[in-house]
Amino acid sequence: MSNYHPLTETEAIEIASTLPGLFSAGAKLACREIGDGNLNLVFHVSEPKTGRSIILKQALPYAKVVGESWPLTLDRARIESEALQIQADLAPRLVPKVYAYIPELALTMMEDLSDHVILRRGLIEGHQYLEFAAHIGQFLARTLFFTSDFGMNQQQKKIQSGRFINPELCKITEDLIFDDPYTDSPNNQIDPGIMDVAKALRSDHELQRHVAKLRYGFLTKGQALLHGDLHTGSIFVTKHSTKVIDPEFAFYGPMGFDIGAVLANLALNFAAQGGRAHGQTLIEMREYLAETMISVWEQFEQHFRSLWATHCTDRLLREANFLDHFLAELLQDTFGYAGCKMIRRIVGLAHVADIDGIEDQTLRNRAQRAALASGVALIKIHPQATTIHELRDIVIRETNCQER
Ligand code: SR1
Ligand code: MG
Repeated sequence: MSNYHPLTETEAIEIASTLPGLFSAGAKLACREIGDGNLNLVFHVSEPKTGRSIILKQALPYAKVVGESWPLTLDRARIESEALQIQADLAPRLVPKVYAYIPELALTMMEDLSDHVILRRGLIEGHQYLEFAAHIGQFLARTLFFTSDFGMNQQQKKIQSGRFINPELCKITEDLIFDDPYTDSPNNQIDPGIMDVAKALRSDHELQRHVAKLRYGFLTKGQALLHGDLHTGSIFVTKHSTKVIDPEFAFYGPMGFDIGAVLANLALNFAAQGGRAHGQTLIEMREYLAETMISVWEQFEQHFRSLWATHCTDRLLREANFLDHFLAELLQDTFGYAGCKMIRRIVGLAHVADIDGIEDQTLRNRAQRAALASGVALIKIHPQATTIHELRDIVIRETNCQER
């Protein structure tokens, strides 16, 4: 990466204008750096006259959220662009189109989704997306099934997993999600109003035993090519469209980690709504979120079962009842990982705007306590979970408990 340097807006325009067939010849282009995530630069380049536009995403050699003291591999840009191509083949309407990848600049040029909104933002503003569960259920089922031993050649899968060895980004997850929240880490960000419950995590050895098992699963269970960071900030939506972005954390890991991420972020928003909406609006938004949590799993399961019936050729994986057994275990993993994801967004590094954006401290702390209690309960119950309805019920119960 000898030519690597962070681009200026002018350079982003120069590079974007070399892409054939998008902008008019000699067009005057405009550019804004719009990256508001934790890690990368994102340039929006447009041709005001025609309205055509494109996104250039460039990896920085450090974690932007912390600064240059936290170096980070640029190889994540390759991983992201390759994962996007695989996901585009498997779930074409559910990811942005990639136009080009320039390895020496760790730069991916892709479809501009400005006609969509980030799901986290939409939910914070109280919007409902009735087709989202079906879309994400399909995305999860197709990307997980067809990159796993169920749905792809098992030797090719081993070779493919080699292209997605992602040690530095996995280490972020191993530390930030599975370790820091349970110890007095300098990375942690804890609202003083919830210090008692945050500290209690550090001495809860039953909880930590479960987290150790889930962390070990994350380290060792290479079931499928995961997105690896599938929170609601990694999903663009409209009422009729869903696009999953940002798979730079992609690696071969446990399927429940991706499904749990989606459910955890819906549950975080559920807890946050108490500090945002009132009366009938609050009731309706929470009904929508609760139904969506169930529907995401049900849609996933339905698609996964049908892919298994039509595309799984492995004689033993087709053995009677094996799929039922696999999905039962996957549901349990999903509960556990959802719980870990909720807890890290409350006491670890990199919180979520759903909850941190609640200005009133009492309401914010109440939402944080509800999310923490939900996360703890999901982790503790995960080995006994049998239906997705239990996840919804835990989130409702723990939230009600804080709001009484
Ligand atoms: C240092 S990176 C912090 C977080 O941002 C990403 O979106 C991941 O969720 C990561 O854990
Ligand atoms: Mg991201």
